[in-house]
Amino acid sequence: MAKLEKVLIANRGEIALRILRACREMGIGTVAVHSVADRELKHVLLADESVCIGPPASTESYLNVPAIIAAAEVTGADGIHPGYGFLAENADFADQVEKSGFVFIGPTADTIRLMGDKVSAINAMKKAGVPTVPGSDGPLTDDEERTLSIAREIGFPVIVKAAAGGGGRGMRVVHNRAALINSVQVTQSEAAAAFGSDVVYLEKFLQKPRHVEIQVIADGQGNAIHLGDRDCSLQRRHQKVLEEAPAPDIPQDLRDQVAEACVNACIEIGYRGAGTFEFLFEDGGFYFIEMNTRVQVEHPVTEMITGVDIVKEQLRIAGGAKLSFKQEDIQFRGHAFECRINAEDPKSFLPSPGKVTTFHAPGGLGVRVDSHLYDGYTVPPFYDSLIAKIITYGEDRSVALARMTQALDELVVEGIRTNTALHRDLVRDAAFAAGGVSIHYLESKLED
Ligand code: MV4
Repeated sequence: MAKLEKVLIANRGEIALRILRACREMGIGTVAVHSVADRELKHVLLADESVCIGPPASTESYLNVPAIIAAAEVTGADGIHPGYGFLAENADFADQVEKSGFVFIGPTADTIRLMGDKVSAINAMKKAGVPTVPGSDGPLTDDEERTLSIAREIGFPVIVKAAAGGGGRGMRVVHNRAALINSVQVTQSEAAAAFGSDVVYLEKFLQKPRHVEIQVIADGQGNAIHLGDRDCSLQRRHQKVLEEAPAPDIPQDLRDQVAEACVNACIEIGYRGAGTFEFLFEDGGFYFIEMNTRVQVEHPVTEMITGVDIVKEQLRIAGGAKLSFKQEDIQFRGHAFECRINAEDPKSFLPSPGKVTTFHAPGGLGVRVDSHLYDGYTVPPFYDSLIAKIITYGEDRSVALARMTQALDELVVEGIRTNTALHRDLVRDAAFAAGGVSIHYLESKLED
């Protein structure tokens, strides 16, 4: 396959605009697909062509596989970029895209399937030498004595997780032996109902970890590199709020060692495209939990400290090119933060859609804004509430943080409610400024 000539962007909002910009830089034509509610989206207005694929509900538009493939057919697109969310990690979609003769901009359907099953993902990583959480080494069976003895060996507390879950769905913490069997059964029934699979596994429950992830990129032709790590510990209800790169306060030799293990794993499984290894980091140890096979919301912080355009690299690789970098070419420089600005009520966190009467983006040296907002745009009520990502870079963490503080003070979004005040408060928080808070920090801060 030669270079892609026309890409269909199977997404919306800021990431659709991000993909459109990368295509434009590369001279690739763009097809926007959108729902009835999204005719006014910035990337739809900017795209070479656009196709309305269905009613506002995602299930009938951005998740409507036949409509998306038909749009690729009628516009003569050769590749489909799924962005994040929606169909990005749907192996059946990747399969259908390829079977219809288009390039799926991402890993193979088999890789997506491997990583979608958390048990097989963990087994593959373990085999490749990536450190994992002590656990059941595969699915639990209906042998209750076996389950009890596995938990005894791991030591309480343990966590029961659905193999088809991930991202915080389908899991349950168990503090003692008495509660174990019932918790396993409840998690199994919930998993069967939610995911159509009752397969569950057990892990040691880490009580105060950080969420540290490693960005990789591979060409599926034997080459893979890493682009370092990010700390995404600041989250509320499994929604990341503020991310940074690199993760603060991790010894360089440990960082390198784990990143190299991820690169080796990519080569071993024949990984293709951009990917993220998610780890829990606790007491100086890394423990793999899941792999994401898509571009992530927080990819810009990695771009800022490496200078690598991750979306362009995805497009190049999907067009059949080899990686344009060797590991030695990647220089890690400085520090970056990303604040996710959501259209939501600052107290209830409920979505707050509506018309944006005024949007003033911050600017200046080391400030990047990834947003589809413009004056007069109406945020529809049907989708994720992310409306802007404010990203700042600095030669060190304190410069990047000072720039974020200023950028947030400059940001104006009028007409709808946003979480800007929370970010303004967070960047002034002493524990956050010190670096390295756990995944529970934000929720406990919000409690008092
Ligand atoms: C864990 C854990 C503690 N111990 N696994 C939640 C999302 C999913 N990706 C995995 N998750 C967790 N797995 C073990 N063995 C704690 C969490 C967790 C979490 C992880 C990352 C970021 C935020 C989180 C919030 C609550 C729980």
